[in-house]
Amino acid sequence: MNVYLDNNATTIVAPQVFIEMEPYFVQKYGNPNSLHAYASDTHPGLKTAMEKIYAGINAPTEDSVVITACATESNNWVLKSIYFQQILNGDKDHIIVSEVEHPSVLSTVKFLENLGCKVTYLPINNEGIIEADNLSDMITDKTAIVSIMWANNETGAIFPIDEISQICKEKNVLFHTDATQAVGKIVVDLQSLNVDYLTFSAHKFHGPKGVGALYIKKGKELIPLLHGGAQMDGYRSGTLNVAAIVGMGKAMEMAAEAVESKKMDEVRRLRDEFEDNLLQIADTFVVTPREIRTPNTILISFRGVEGESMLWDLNRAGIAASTGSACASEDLESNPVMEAIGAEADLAHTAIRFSLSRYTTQEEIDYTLKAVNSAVLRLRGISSSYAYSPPESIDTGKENNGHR
Ligand code: C6P
Repeated sequence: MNVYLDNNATTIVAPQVFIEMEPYFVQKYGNPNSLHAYASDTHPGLKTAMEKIYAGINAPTEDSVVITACATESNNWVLKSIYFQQILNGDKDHIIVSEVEHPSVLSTVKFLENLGCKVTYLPINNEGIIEADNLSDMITDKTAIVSIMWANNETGAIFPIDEISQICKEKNVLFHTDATQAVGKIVVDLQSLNVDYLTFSAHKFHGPKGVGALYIKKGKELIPLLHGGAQMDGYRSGTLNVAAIVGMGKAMEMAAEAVESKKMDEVRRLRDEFEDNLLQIADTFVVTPREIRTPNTILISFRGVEGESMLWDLNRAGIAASTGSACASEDLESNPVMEAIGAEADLAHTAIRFSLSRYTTQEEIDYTLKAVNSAVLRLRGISSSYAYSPPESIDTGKENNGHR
């Protein structure tokens, strides 16, 4: 059996999304900016897709949603643009991010730091959550922008974006949120928050790869990313990737429906049941309480079991999971969130991320549970650092240590 539980890395393209995209490769392939029927053939599909994208995040129509190639691009653009606009001209010299942002934010601010920008890294608490009070104290009149992710890709922890956006508004500081792991999993309603910029990416919610977006609130204009033919309101020139935009529109519509229709509640139920069973294994830990996590994610540690070894065993059983962010999975470093919460060194290397989707089935979860049990048993059995427990303790479940 093959089981895909790495949906925070990327997702399967929904069949309906694929079907909607197809005509834009072979029939309606005109450049939307040309002046003939091939061009105008693309316009209704583009218009509908953009309407679905705006609706999916409840963005006011006067605001901009600029299509980019991915969340990485959106994150780079907003931070570098603010640097050029507000920091190079001398007014401000400070950016605040959390210490557990995705590398597309952390590497960008590191780059800006090397150019002279001052960066404050907001810590997370031992549940993997940001405390908004800490943010308030860190903002100064030199702060240009605060960039805090909506949901963490490793733990699924949902940060208090409402509170954070309110603090930024009160302190008159721009606020960007990387909502790549939130859109399609939980309600994202831009009309109920004070968000100035928001990043998302279609391939995280069953859309195609190579297409994402940056939402920009009216009045918070950025320096264009790509100068040229002035597509995308002049923000990002270049011929539009019509098929990808149509795909993102359909994927957004389906994801929003799934959140509203409680389909994501079924994902949550399956995730919770899976997690309850995993926690029956002795010496297991989950960082963030499930009530404040996205419904599909579990970051779990099995003491004495190296994350990479576990992945190897699971992969041989046809199961795809990860030790954390796909971008960092080849460097064999310990999980950065585990380090940020101050996990003991022997636990920091044991984290495994299971991320479900609305296509995950009960059968797949049951199969994975058995495979995890076998892997833990085998790997603890050959571990020099873990005192071997008899098999019964794994099958019947000792008192587990549960959430940290
Ligand atoms: N995280 C993960 O395994 P792209 O691929 O550029 O569209 O998305 C980048 C990105 C940005 N922000 C967050 C919060 C993300 O989770 C990701 C992608 C994947 O966790 C791949 S590294």
